[in-house]
Amino acid sequence: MAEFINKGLYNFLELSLDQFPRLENFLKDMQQGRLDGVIISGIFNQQELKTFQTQFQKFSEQIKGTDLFAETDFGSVIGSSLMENNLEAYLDRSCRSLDFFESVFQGNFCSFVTGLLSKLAGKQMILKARFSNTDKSASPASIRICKPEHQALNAHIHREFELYFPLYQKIASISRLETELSYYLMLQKPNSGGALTLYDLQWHNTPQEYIRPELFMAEQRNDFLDNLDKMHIRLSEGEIIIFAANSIWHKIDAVQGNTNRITIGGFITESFDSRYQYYWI
Ligand SMILES: O=C(O)CCC(=O)C(=O)O
Ligand SMILES: [Fe+2]
Repeated sequence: MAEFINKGLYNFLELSLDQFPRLENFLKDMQQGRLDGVIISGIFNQQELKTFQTQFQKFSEQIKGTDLFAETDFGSVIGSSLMENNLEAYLDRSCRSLDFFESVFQGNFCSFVTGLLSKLAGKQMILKARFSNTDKSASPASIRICKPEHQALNAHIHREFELYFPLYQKIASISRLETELSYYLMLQKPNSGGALTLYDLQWHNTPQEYIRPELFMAEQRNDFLDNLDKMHIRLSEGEIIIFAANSIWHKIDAVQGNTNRITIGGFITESFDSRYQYYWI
């Protein structure tokens, strides 16, 4: 079970896969501000989870030192991101990282994400985002490895990304960026630290001086925000969270102890015609 501190600050639903309400559109509820997040448990059994963790260790050894790994202040990222500035390089890395994710999840990663999100999307269809003028798909996710002795994944809000990263226009041409949600699965939980911290500050009441390119992902911004009320969420291994990353300021606390925090996830946006929900990173 996920652990919460100050749970009342935002409106989160906790669901187990075996007691899923039919045909509710929780994605839309989050995108329209009626709900802030959903946490789903009971997706994998212990044996499946152990297998994915073991496969992750095995296959990540094989890609160590390649361009699929990026080192950051909070640890490492495996995969690609539209924060890069070269579309060809993004698509190339996306393709190779998808092979890696599918190896870890025994060929079932995209079908797992599609199947799970479909249960939250009412009659809307879930698709991996595809770009016009290319037959290639966006990457469905990245893996983030938050390591002890590293910094927090600093405070941010997803409305900022489109301001600073031109490749976000690729997603803006097929879907409404203002509907962006985040999803991630907790593949390995740290012994201590690594909570998702949601601040009591939303996009619509953000002071203008917080939104500046030089402050993007900067530690300095945690200092502004840390005086606010906060809610903390620590997922158990195998749980997945989907939340309104576009309207709520958030960070991942620094990890302590001796176990890395390993998550896999990405973003979700609604198509212009409201028929689809796309996932991508
Ligand atoms: O914990 C993660 O993998 C990323 C957290 C985050 O900032 C997000 O999902 O938007
Ligand atoms: Fe985020």
